[in-house]
Amino acid sequence: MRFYRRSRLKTIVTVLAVVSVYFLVYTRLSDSDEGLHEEELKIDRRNSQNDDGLPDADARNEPLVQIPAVNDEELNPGVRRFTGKPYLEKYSKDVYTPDELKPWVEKPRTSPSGPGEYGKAVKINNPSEPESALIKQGWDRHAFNQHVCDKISLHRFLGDKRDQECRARKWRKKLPTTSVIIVFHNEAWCTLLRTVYSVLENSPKVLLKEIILVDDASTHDHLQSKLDDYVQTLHPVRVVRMPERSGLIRARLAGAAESTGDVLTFLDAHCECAVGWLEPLLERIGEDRTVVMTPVIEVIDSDSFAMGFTSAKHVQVGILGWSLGFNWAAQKNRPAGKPNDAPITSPTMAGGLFAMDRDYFYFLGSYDDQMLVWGGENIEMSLRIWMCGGTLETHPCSHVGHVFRKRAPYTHPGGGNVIVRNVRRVADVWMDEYSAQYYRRNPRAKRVAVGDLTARKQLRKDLGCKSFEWYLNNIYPDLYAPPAADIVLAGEWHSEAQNGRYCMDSGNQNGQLGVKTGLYVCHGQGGNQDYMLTRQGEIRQDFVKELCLEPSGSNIVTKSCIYPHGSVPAAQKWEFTQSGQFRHLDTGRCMEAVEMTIQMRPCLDTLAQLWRHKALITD
Ligand code: UD2
Ligand code: MN
Repeated sequence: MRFYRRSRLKTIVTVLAVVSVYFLVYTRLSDSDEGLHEEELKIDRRNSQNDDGLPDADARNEPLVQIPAVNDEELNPGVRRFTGKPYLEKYSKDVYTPDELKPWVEKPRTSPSGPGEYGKAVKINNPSEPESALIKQGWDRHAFNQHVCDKISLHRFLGDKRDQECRARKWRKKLPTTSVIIVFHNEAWCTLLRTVYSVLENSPKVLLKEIILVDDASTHDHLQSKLDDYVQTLHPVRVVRMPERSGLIRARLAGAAESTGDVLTFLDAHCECAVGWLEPLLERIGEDRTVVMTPVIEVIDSDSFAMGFTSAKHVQVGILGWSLGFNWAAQKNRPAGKPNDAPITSPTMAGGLFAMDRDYFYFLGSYDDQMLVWGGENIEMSLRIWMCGGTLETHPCSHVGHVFRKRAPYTHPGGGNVIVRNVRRVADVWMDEYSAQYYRRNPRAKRVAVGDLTARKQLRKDLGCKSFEWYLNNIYPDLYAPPAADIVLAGEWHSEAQNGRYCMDSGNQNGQLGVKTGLYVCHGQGGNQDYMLTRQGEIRQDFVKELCLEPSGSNIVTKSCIYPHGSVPAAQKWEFTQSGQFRHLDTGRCMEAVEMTIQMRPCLDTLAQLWRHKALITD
């Protein structure tokens, strides 16, 4: 599938949804070579815990990231300041007893050999014809194997697979309470209810104020009165209904407005909280209300419902690319001595699962309520948190599973433009001059109406937020914006072979390594056909990740760029000759269009080796 191959809106929506979900799933499963450099982030290591199961007092109260105060009144007179006092006293060592942390509902015993117990996969071998039909129906409706989902107990036990340090940890008094807010549109019964029970059975009664299910105008029967009746007996759960389809952003806002806990904890409607998931999140917020916490998001396989489990040192962080899409990356250079129960900072969050102090949520501008349906809000919030004085962290002791789907199972009122519009709102409000990086790679975005941005720009001013450049320098230095002076030519590369109709194309909207470069009909929409030739001689494509072209045998494949982290390796050096050939300096061979592929061949004076550059039109 190529990026923006067809013009039909539906296809664009599907492509965007698939792309985004694919980023989430694929990169979640594979270790990436990008990520945070902890020294660059100036992370103070927290000391290991004492015998009392707590980190020692000094380490506990040291900030994880040494960042100069953003809202310093002398620097920014008139800026709004967050004055919320921490819930936890600085040096208090009074901890909860296990009894005090009893859950709302005791998990009923399930048979250890039952389907899916301990997060094991459920496989249906040789399904009968009716069973196959049922399986297909489930996939069609929910984009996961609902039949398998239905076979697994709503109370399945995932086991306690936390790192030893996490299991041994004690939690200080008094933690803030939380409301759990779960928004859904046409969610399956099994996933929705398993999410609810996993919260009830794994959250201390003293900490869980309520669960609010926000129905975003679902049309499925089981989510109407059947759900209301069921929930009647399920304390402290209630249902809030949106009068019309509002999208997940407005639905979350409605849930937040209804809730009463100290902290808002958002979950998607197809999650499973593991034992001890809540206390770590609330402890960090208890220490500092400007910290926004995410659990480790574990993959629940959409076919088998197997749930993975990540140990502290393999926990990934959230990053972003110039398409403003979310991505996962390994923590870089994690120091050997870093305690397993210490939270790690993350440049972005996936968006669905996080906990945030209620007052801080509103202080920081809750959500952009002009964002519709799906997408972009997670990046907006991540940038806003960091740039306006907050901190975004993942706690390796907190684990919540999420069913990652390969497509969105619901309609997208407004079509693909809604996602572009949401993302444009992020670019225009938060990226300063760097928004040009987004538009250069998404030339058609400017044609999509962005709506009124006044309120969000004012918010940024009122909060005295830092610049996007500050974010790049301090929070995510690995996102590289090649300086204009280094870009010799950027845009499409038309092969002269067939009257310039075909362009160099990565066919690689997921930014994978080792993907062969080929040809595809030129579409003028950037994405897979947007390549930069740099002064250093690289051919770069960085829509999702920084990729550089390198020959591999007779093919040309995507590799990680070395520059600017090191000097350009010989294998990544190209010359674009006066006559229009791409000559590889190290091997002296040239790119040649061979049917729909591009091959490395001895340089010859043929049309098939000639390339014409065309800049992308950005208005
Ligand atoms: C990810 C996030 C999701 C959200 C999204 C970007 C995770 C694990 N998931 O995509 O929470 O931040 O990126 O916007 O981080 N829903 C509605 N109304 C709608 C559309 C969706 O209520 O119009 C619900 C939906 O039923 C689900 C939640 O919103 O419970 C998130 O939607 P999703 O699961 O399709 O998003 P996902 O996980 O692909
Ligand atoms: Mn989801």
